This record gives sequence, C-alpha cells and structure tokens, in this order.
Amino acid sequence: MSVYEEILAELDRKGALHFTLIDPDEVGYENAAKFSAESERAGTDAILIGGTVGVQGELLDETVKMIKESVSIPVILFPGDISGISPFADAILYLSLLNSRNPYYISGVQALSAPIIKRWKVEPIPTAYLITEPGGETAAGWVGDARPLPVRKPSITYAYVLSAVTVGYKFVYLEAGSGAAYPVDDRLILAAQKALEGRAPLIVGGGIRTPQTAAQKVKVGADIVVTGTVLEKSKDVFSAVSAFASAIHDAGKERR
Ligand code: 1GP
Repeated sequence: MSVYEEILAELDRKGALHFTLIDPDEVGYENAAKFSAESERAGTDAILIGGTVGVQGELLDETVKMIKESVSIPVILFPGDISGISPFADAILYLSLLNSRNPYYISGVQALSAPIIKRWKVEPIPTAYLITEPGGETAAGWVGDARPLPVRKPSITYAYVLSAVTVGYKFVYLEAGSGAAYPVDDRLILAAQKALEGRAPLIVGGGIRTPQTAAQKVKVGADIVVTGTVLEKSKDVFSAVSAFASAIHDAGKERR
C-alpha cells in the first residue's frame, strides 16, 4: 500500500486527521526524533518535515533517519525548496504553489527535483499548494512570491481548487502560512470543498493555535489539519498533540 493509500484509508476510518509539522531548524535537529515519537504516542497521524529556510543537506538526512527510527506513522517531506528533500522519508508532498507569481514555484522546482526523486524511490504525492490570506506576510508566502487567495472573494479559491482537482492533484493544501496571524478562513474552506466534491483530501494549516479552531476547520471541511508552531512552543508536546489530535478526530467522527 502506498503512503497516499494509507492516508486515504486512515481518513476513511477516522473522518479527519492531524499531521504534526516539524521544522528541524525550530525544534532543533537533536530534538526532532523525540518530538516525533511523543507526537505519535499522542495520536498524530503523520509527521511532516519542512521549513522555508535552513532545512537541508546532511543534517536533514540524519534528522529524517532518526525520525524514521522513532515512529511507525508516515514521515513525509514538506519541502520549502529543492534542498528540502531526502531519500530517507516515506513520501514527499510534491508541491506546486499554484498562486505564485514565479513559475519556479509552480513547475520549475518540480522539474529540477523529479529525476532525483525518481532515483531515490521516495513516493511523490502531487499537491496543489495554495496560500491564502494572511499568508503574504509569512515566510512561505514571501519566499514563494504568492498572491494570497482573498478571504472576501471565495470564488477565487473555488476556481483555483477546481482547476487543481481537474488537473488531478492528489492533495489540495490551503495554507495561511506558518505562524500566520489568523488561520485559513472558513469561507475559503467551504469554497474549496464545493470544488473538490470528495475527489481529493483537503489539507488546512497555518496559524491554528487551539484545538477548538482545529475542530472548527474540520467541521467546515478540512480533512487534514496541520499544526507546527503551537506544538513547537508548547512545554509539553504530548499534551499539546493529544489535545489537537483528539479534537480533530472527534470532529472527524461527527462529520462522517
Ligand atoms: C505551515 O501549515 C503549516 O506550513 C503549519 O502552520 O506553524 O502556524 O501551525 P503553523
């Protein structure tokens, strides 16, 4: 079974999933494995490894290997650029930042990394990555030169998501940006779901700081919720992840 199929099966079983984002640059390379193991024990469904700046090379490889040895849930790369990839992960979110002004982030980086990903046999999961307001002020939005999807015009999100699912992306990721002032607006999630009609899971992340907000995002249509900053800042990773994972799983069960 591929990682993607495994995620779909879990989604079917639980109704909604929680992914823990680890930025080794923030968590500390030496802490990343412990952080991942605690997150798994607390009920998270997958580990995403990424960061917009500074996550690369041998240090990334060693971190991924250590995380892989510490958990049995999928370990998935969430690269900020071509340097954010490693042969030791289970899969990679093969991202196209569809609302970037710069073609490098839409198709250039994918072309440059395709041969090496094929050689490494890491499973690429084609993902339409869309930055929403207020993501222009975050690192992902700034580095990716995005035109953030406006909250007051959900029809634009609808059109982008419809185009993404028509092309055949396997995930659609609505991103407010790590550490964003506020998360992806409910109206944009609703617009995305209207376009998706069950054809691909919807990932939502960025600026989610409470389990209640995470549950609310699931209620309106997020299939997978990603949290990073709030977990990095917590003193007790196990309790923090438990609270998010159970709120998301409960909301997922209700939605089924
Ligand atoms: C960022 O969606 C993720 O790519 C998570 O964002 O760090 O704000 O939780 P936070």
